[in-house]
Amino acid sequence: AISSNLGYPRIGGNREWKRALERFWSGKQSEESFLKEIEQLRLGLLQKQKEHGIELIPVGDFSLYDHVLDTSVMFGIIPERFKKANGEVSLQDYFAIARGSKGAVASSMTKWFNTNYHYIVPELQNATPKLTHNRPLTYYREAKEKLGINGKPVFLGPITFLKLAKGYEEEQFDKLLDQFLPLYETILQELEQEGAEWVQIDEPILATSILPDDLQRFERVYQRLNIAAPNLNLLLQTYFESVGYYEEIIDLPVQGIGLDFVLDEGENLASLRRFGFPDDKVLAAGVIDGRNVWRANLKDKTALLAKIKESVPAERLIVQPSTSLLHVPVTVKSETALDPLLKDGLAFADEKLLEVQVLTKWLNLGDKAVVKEINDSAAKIDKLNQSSSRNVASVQNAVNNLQEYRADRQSPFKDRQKLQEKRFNLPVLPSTSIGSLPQTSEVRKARQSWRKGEWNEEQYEGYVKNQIVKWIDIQEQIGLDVLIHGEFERNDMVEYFGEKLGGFATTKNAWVQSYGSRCVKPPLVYGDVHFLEPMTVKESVFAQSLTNKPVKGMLTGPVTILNWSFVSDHIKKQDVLYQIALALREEVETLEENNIQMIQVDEPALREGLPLKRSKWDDYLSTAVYAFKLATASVQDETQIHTHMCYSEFQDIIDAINDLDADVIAIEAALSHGELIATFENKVYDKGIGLGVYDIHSPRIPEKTEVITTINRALQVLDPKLFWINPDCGLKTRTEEEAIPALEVMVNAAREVREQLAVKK
Ligand code: THG
Ligand code: ZN
Repeated sequence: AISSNLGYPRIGGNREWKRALERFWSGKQSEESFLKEIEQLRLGLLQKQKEHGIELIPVGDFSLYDHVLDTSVMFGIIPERFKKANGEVSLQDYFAIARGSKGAVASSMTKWFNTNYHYIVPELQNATPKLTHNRPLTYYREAKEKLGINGKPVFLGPITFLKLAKGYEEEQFDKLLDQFLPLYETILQELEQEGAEWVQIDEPILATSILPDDLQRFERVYQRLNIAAPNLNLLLQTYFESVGYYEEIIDLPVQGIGLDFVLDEGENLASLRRFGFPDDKVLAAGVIDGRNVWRANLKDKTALLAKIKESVPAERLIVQPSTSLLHVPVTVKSETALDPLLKDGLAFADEKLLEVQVLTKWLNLGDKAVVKEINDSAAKIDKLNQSSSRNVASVQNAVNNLQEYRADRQSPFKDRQKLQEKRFNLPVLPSTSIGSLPQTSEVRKARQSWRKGEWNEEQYEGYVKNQIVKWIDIQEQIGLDVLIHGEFERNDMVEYFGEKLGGFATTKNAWVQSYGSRCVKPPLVYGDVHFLEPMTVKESVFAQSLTNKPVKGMLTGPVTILNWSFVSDHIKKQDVLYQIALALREEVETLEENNIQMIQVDEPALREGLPLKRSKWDDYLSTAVYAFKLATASVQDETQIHTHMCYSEFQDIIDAINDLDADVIAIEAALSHGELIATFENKVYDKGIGLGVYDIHSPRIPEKTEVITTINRALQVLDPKLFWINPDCGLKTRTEEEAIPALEVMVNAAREVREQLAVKK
């Protein structure tokens, strides 16, 4: 067997990548010195994988922003508004597509399957695909020449690439595919000539609910690619879930198939055992979890490999992580402050490579060669499992007796609505913001000073209070109807709760890329989750004390906290979800007791967490809806529950959203109002709803007329009595100079439409 890897984090152990990018964008570093620095980083990552015992090292997975954007640019897929007359794509143009420029809005970004990574959506309108440069070849050569590494070029396969793109009709799919195929053939032929042995072609679309038509496409495409480069080994790589058509996929004309043996409770393994595996192919077995951070129990993993080996002999096995390691942090080594017991239970990217190495040795040399490593991993996990910190009897008890917790509001929405109207007496089209206000560098600096001990608790709290005072005043000046406190005390909407809840731990340096240079530091769930003390009450109560307008309490919902954390697999995810929901329920009740009258519980991750296969949606959605209601339903009828979700592919889940029974939902919509309107044309949504009326992801300040048009369009399908006016997401990433005028425009637009409506009556 040989060891392999699918992809490695680009950000660097100390986020060097992020820093370099942001320095370059701000004009503080020249292109030449930036590229030099990036090259060093890229080569260092390859070298490190080699040192960690990986034989098949991925090349070309590294990116300056996003690998889907890299694929688009390689094929000359440049949106019209960024095209240059000479056809060239400079580094500036590349970043402009991702980030927007003065004259042109950025391409949209969306979630990469069910992860928290975002890719730039390829725009295929009027595309004439051509191979502008053979990117995999460039990086194959670089690794060979500079490091003597015979790398494995990695790139996105044509079918997944087209499925992720927009700007074409379904009927055009095959015609487009035919335009890309010769380009893929050229890439492969040139790699073959250069001496590459293996290429990894990623087709994660195979783990979704594909149709028989798509299966035929796979047969046609891989037949051609295989003929194009007969001496090159094609590894067709899938991940994130099991493949739907196992029997057909293993028979595709390629030399290797990569399968995820971690997720899905062993569905791929069951298929392997049931249908076997062809004698003439290599199986790349993803046995180490590429999306979670917990140490593998190598005893269990050798048992898994022993089963796999019954179908495929070791000579035809590749051992690897289940997915690219892009989704996990770099190394546990930098976690100097973690409890050693917990630290021993973790494996980030580098440690996972070592696990792959041990398992490969086990296959090749047998138990004796690695007995120490295997026993050691099992012992560390046992120790953590037995630790009292993992188990909280009262929480386990509660989750086993959920029927004791009311998960429905006391009265239906119609009745609550009357009470709430009376209580709040808001104008029609009330205006509000989502949750966060600008996290300026000053705010971040204040938090740093406090964390480093340069500021004491009192100084930091005083600073946060001043920010709240300042922004309550600003919001009143602007004329918003429902205010927020701004979340100045929070680093991240999930990490913050990770710091406050029992059963969670947070890290110092465990960053993962979310989009572009932006990273998140997901907290760890190591034990039963429980409420320790109020988490948000102090700031909310303070903010409310400053104004007569309602200030929304602001929480992150259970599904989102679960999805954006690294949850230990010793405990069922569903149980953790309910534990989080019960802890939030306590927070919601405490806010209410403290006279907070509107409480927003955000669930931006609800949509992304949807399983890739439709057959699993109902279970997921009913669990998610129940958890949300468990967290929110115990309040009085007069208390108004709000929620917010980002990303607007709601068509599929609108019924579940309705079932959340939130009094008001604010959803991101500025970018794709057309689709949303279509959703609400066919479905009645009979609760409060705010569609984002401008795009906060761009620094651009909207025109009042644009906002009015957007509002009027929404009012064609939504009841004005239920409609709210808000930006499409939190304002955390905007500056004050951008946020304030944009909110002013929004409020003025709302006023104008409100007057029109009054006249009509
Ligand atoms: N939190 C988490 N996941 C998310 C979001 C979030 N996923 C989706 C979406 N929001 C992604 N958006 C962002 C927006 C901003 C940042 C990260 C993800 C961000 N990060 C800082 C950075 O990289 O500079 C972190 C630096 C810091 O906190 O010091 O700004 O909101 N979990
Ligand atoms: Zn949002």
